[in-house]
Amino acid sequence: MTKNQNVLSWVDEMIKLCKPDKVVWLDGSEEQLQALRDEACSTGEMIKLNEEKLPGCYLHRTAVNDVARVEHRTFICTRKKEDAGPINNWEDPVVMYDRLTKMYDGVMKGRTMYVIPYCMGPIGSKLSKVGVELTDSIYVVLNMDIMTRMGKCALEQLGDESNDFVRGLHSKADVDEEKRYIVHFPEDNAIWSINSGYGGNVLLGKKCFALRIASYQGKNEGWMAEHMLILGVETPSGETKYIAAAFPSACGKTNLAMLIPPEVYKKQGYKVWTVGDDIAWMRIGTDGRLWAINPEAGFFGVAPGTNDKSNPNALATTKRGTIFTNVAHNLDDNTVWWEGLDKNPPENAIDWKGNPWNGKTSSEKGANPNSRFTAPAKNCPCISDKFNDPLGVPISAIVFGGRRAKTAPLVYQSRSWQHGVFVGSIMASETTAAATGAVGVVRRDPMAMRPFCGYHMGDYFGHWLEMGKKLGDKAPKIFNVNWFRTDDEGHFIWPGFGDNMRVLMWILDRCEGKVDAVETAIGYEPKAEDINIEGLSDITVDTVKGLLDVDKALWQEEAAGIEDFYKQFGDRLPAELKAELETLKANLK
Ligand code: OXD
Ligand code: MN
Repeated sequence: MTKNQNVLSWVDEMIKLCKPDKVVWLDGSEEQLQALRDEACSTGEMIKLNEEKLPGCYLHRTAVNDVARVEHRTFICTRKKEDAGPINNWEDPVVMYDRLTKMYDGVMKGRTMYVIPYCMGPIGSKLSKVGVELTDSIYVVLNMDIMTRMGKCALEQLGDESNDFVRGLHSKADVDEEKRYIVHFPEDNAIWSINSGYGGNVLLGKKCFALRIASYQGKNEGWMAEHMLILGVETPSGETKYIAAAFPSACGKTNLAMLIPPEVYKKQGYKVWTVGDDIAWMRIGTDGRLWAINPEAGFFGVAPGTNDKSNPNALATTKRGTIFTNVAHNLDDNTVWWEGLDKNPPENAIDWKGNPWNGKTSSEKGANPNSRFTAPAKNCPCISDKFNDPLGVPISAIVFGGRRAKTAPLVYQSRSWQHGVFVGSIMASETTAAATGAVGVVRRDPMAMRPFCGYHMGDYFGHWLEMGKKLGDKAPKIFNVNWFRTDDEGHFIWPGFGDNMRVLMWILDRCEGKVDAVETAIGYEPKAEDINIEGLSDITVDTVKGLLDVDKALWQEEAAGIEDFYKQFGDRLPAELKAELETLKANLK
């Protein structure tokens, strides 16, 4: 399928190591893919769902010990330890290659190796990059088909000579969690993943390449790979402005990316278009502005909580050609169910662990809290017409956000790009089920990249500052939002979902200098009456005032926490961020 010797000789080397019985190159053709779907169904790896209700859809269950990303087993192996930084796990690449080579030796005996050439980003775009993933899992092949542009087109994008492709090696091996490794060698453009079958650990184009390896490439090549959704807001006059927004895993990026405008905006003719829901690659265009593409071709979304109120567009996206992972299987009509889909759980079902399950009587969950849908972006009713545009879209605003019960206000704007980098660097959020470990604990997650930055976080902040200098007055404005403030009983105060558009509208008005702001200790805030609450029954101007309140005592604690967090970066923490912290402390006095 290719004459590229760099690809061919690496694949040969890996075949010698893994010793598969058979090697299959994926060309991206429907016949080849359908044969693999049929094979996966014949072995029980996947279950074909109701062709009438869910055409082309399948269900897969991972091993019970293998349902989320494993940050404690994820490594960045740079030659110098300090280049991986204090937040990443590190091992000497020589030691790690040696350890893993022993584990891969003969691991595919009796199995087939699938060779998946794939392109991250639109075919023909200068912003796109190619990877090749070798795997022994049909589930991985079929997910990569949805999540990337896969097959011959990717090898054509690479060309016959180029060596600029990411070498990804994956084997499920025995799915042994004690021997699970998700390892990145940024200096070799390589990713080795073993003993997992969970998406975030094994779809190597996604977190491993498009964030960890790409962030490292972006630093060296002068661009940015970020954990951000991209959406466009179209005004009644037909002009569209784009926003990129970073939130930690399972904090509502997919919902925000696909939001349905509230009536007050809909009736005026506003529309929201989705470019991406998880990852943005951004470069400075010839016009000096920041342009973004979504490197992915599908959505790997969290299923629980997705319903026709929270995200009708996502739900519609999953109605054909979708792979569901770890949701409940409704045996009555051979469909799927998850918590929060509707109020009518099936009685005759199989839960995500594969056990008989009655949703009406069982106290157990039917779907894993991190169960997923892998759905083609082209199914999405609000997919942007720029989704495949090789140039991407120009970004007007960058938005950071997290899940904070108290501290962070509904929205504030940074005073400058430099202050905005500070705002991103101090992001914190309550943890979710997307990674293994305790849920609901507040942890610092700078730019939502804590689990995904492929090099020293201090240098990453430095790279952000550099990009700001290059962008100058063309730089997007930077904001922070928090949809998750709670009242004394722990209930969310802000309605969220589609109503978040009310906050996005203030953000876009700020970008265009159409609305004033109030200067506070932490940055610019809206006047409460400038957030449009028309049509919201439970929210008054006073509620908005409360949501915008900056509690100085809480922020002083926050500043102390930031100071502590910053210490670990030592002299790789840019002086500009230290200065911003001092300004914050002074403002809070
Ligand atoms: C994801 C994640 O799957 O962030 O997008 O974990
Ligand atoms: Mn994510």
